[in-house]
Amino acid sequence: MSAASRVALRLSKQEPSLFDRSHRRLNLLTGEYVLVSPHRTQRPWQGKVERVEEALRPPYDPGCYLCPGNARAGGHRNPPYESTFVFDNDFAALSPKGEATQPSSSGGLLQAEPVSGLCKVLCFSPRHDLSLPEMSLPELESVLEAWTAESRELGARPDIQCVQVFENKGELMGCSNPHPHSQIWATEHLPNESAKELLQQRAHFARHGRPLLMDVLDEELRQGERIVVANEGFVALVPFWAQWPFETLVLPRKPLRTLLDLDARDRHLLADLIKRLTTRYDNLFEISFPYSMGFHQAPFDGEAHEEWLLHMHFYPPLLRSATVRKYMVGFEMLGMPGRDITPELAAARLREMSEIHYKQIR
Ligand code: H2U
Ligand code: ZN
Repeated sequence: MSAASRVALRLSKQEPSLFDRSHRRLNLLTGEYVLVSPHRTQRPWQGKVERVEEALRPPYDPGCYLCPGNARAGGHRNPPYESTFVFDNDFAALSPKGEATQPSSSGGLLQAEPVSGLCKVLCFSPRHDLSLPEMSLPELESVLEAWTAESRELGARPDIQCVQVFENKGELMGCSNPHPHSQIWATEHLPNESAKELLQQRAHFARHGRPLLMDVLDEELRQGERIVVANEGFVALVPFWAQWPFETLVLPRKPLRTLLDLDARDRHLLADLIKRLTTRYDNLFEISFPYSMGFHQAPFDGEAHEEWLLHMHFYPPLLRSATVRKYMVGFEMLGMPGRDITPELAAARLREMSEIHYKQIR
């Protein structure tokens, strides 16, 4: 039995009291602990949550930098695109190898090294008003195809090791433009989160001969209480060690390592899962639910990476309502991240939600 299973078993069945008092849980992907203080907010959703009026967005906004045919902030003009649309970020945080002036490490106490990479923006569709849960399955499959094509092209470059696909959604997450879009940052080095996950997954594979996240998925399916939504290809769950109140982890049921491993059927199933999960998110507080989400793919370094399982993280900041967000401050900045509502309660709450989007009912 894996370490994760032992901890989980101890926590769930034999010692239910541990769930009622403060305890720490190990994030098996990062090797870091999260503090759970269930007694602080036993029931965080007392009664119906007040509705926040959202601005109705038009399908096309002449003032939007990302709508088809419009001029972008950098001066380029978007083509009259009809499906997904990818472009080089006009204000890229990284520059390709050779283009930047490369500072060299001082070799002393304070270290710096050059980082090269590429940044792209990917609009989900021409529609200014349609976020992921409101798109059709074929449209979502096109988005998955576009993320895959970018991963293939960027990952093939000798100067790229990591292709980070992500979406920042909502003003709360600092998203600068409401037109539904994602970003792709491809980097020469593994960024911190992927580097931690690589170490953890490698160590587990070396000890058990199985991908860490396949063992986690088996254990989560066995216990069941943190599962949110599943189909025959993918499972979305609130991880045992979730840090954000309604954080979820999306795992494939088979050993996929990068988006390049998905076939058409897998893309269909993942599109279905993303639609159902994000619809539940939107229905939770009846708003377009803000989050940062992204894929963690195996490094694109030419190695097999049998230890790695492709997965998605959804990190939403909201806690109790459309307006009450969680802040990672104080002890969480100086000590360790923490949460009040337990992952089990969060999963139960998301499980209760309808898979019909609230805008279709209103
Ligand atoms: P958010 O996903 O956080 O909203 O960021 C949008 C990105 O789009 C941001 O990195 C880029 C910004 O640099 N962008 C352009 O490249 N061109 C534009 O005309 C507007 C925004
Ligand atoms: Zn990850």
